[in-house]
Amino acid sequence: MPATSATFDHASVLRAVVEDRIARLTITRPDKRNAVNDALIGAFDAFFSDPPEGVRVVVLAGEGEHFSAGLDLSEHVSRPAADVMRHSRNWHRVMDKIQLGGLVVVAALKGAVIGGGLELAASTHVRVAEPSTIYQLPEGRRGIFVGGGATVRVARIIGADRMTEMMLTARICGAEEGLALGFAHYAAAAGEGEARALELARAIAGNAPLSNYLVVQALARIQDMPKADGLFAESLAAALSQTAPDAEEGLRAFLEKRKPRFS
Ligand code: 1HE
Repeated sequence: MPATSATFDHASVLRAVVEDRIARLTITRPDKRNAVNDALIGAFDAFFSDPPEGVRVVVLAGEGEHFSAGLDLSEHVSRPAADVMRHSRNWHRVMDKIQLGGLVVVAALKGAVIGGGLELAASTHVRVAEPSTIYQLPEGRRGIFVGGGATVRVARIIGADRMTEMMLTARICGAEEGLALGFAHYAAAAGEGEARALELARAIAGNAPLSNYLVVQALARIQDMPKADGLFAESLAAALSQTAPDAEEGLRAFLEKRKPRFS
């Protein structure tokens, strides 16, 4: 993909507007409450497999009143087990790409963050939520199970115990509770979520790129490691970052009381 300020339209389901080091990704299925169909999963795959050159941070949002109403149920009325398995594994692959692909992803949440929409949100790194945001895991009510990574990522945020309760009751968790639970990290006023996400994205894009890369690559992986391996991996990440030119610049800038100029 070229390294210019530009707009890309992925199969009419995902729009990417690139401005300098930030890509604003917008799900463009408001009529279907931004439900995630196969085309949208394919569009995420395409974008995160080959992000525009120079982009460091992505702001992910939904067009209209909702972030995402989850899996597009119209594509899933009847499927053999093997197809459901393949479909779920494909979501896992693409959500991994979002979480561990090396770009920082800031999500602007509002309205429905339901089922697969919550799985998608849980694959991002920093989340801002407007007061309209509702979180729900209604799979049990639809006679299905989560399949886009929730048992791992959502459970890591709120714990398996609370996720069990949310799945069994399919209750709606509001913006304030979501903030307390960690579904979101920041609250924004109505209509201001994306602007707040953009502001955070700009600040994050100003960090040393290798530090950002190591944060999104290392932390989630270290959580899966035994303690001794995690600590060893931490030391490797520290050795890599602290011997890079940006570390010298960051430390020197602090001592000289000025803003660092990273690569
Ligand atoms: C959809 C979907 C969808 C809306 N798949 N088409 N997710 C859910 O169970 C959530 C289902 N959706 C809802 O509960 C509601 O739509 C909302 C609360 C999000 C919004 O309500 P509302 O009144 O604004 O919209 P609506 O009238 O319900 O829907 C508008 C249209 O969007 C309508 O289509 P239309 O052609 O009749 O206009 C809906 O059918 C469509 N729509 N949500 C398909 N999800 C990897 S495994 C993950 C498993 C899951 O994600 S399960 C949870 C699925």
